[in-house]
Amino acid sequence: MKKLLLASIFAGSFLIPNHAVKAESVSLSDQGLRADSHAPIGVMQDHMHKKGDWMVSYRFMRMHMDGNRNGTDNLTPEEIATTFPNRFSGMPGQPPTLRVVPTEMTTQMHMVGGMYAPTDNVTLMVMTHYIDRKMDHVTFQGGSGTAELGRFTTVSQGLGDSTMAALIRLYDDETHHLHLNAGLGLPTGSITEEDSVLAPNGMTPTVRLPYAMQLGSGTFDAMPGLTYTGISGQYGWGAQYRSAIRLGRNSADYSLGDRHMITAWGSYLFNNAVSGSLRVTGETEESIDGIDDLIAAPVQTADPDNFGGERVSLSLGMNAVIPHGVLKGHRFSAELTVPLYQDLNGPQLERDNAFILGWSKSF
Ligand SMILES: [Cu+2]
Repeated sequence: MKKLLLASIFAGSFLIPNHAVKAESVSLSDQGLRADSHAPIGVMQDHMHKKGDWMVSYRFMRMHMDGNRNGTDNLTPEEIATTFPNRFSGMPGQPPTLRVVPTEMTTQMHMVGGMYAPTDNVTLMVMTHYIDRKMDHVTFQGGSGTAELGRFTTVSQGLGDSTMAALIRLYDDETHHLHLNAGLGLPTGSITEEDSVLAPNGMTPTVRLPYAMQLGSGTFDAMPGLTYTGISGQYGWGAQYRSAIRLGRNSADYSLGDRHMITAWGSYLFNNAVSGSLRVTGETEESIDGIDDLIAAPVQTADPDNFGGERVSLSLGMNAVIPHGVLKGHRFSAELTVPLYQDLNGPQLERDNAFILGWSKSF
């Protein structure tokens, strides 16, 4: 306890005007054995560590998309196939309207992360993930009409992009904590995944999969952000802004849309070991800039304009930290997210429920 106290006082005196740090203050983000000293598990880079501490973490995330919309209007596959023009129309064998429509998509991610604090004011983190994507489609026959030719599923799996970040302490007192998120996205995920598809003419060629099925961005991404957390008695709260700004175009001559996300949460500590949380998230994402010449098909996901939009979601979460025994200090968390609002640059698949399960341990 004394060490913690000293550490946080040192931390405070380093970057922060002295009056900001009260003698009895213990940095809330350094309080290892309170369930709510970490944000809900869906919030990344939410906390810092004290000098010399390590943390390893694993998260499993499953996201489901079901049904289509354009703007805020729901669309059936038949409506998409008869009303939306195919941007590749005019190229050999390309019909005038979209003929292949995604109906559902499931993304599963295994995320492995590490954190290390070289000083009390800086925590470094690295994260990478393994992705498994699956998309179901319906193909309509020939160049027009709504006669269904068949259904097919494409899959892609492998390493996704990785993130490196420095979390820089800006302010700390017994109630409030603020840090800067200085992140860099590394293009470790593939952008050349292929699979076979069912074309409207009945052929089943193997082609480069549309953007949504690729595993990475292909670009280095600047990921600046700012994180605030607070704690008082049984209550915790926080807010975070994070973004992904694509630095140039990738080797296939496009860049995914820039993303900006703001999230805010409140939590309640039932006892030191268990807390519950409620969180609201708003996200904006731009459409894709540029085009991969190897992605050309009468399907909405092959059109770089049909990406991005604005989304608001609500998440219900739980954090637990094992207080004693062989698993002492191990954290287990879960969070379920449901969409509240989606205004998409469509036609586009819309988000359904998502959940994350997480484990972490500090040393
Ligand atoms: Cu950590």
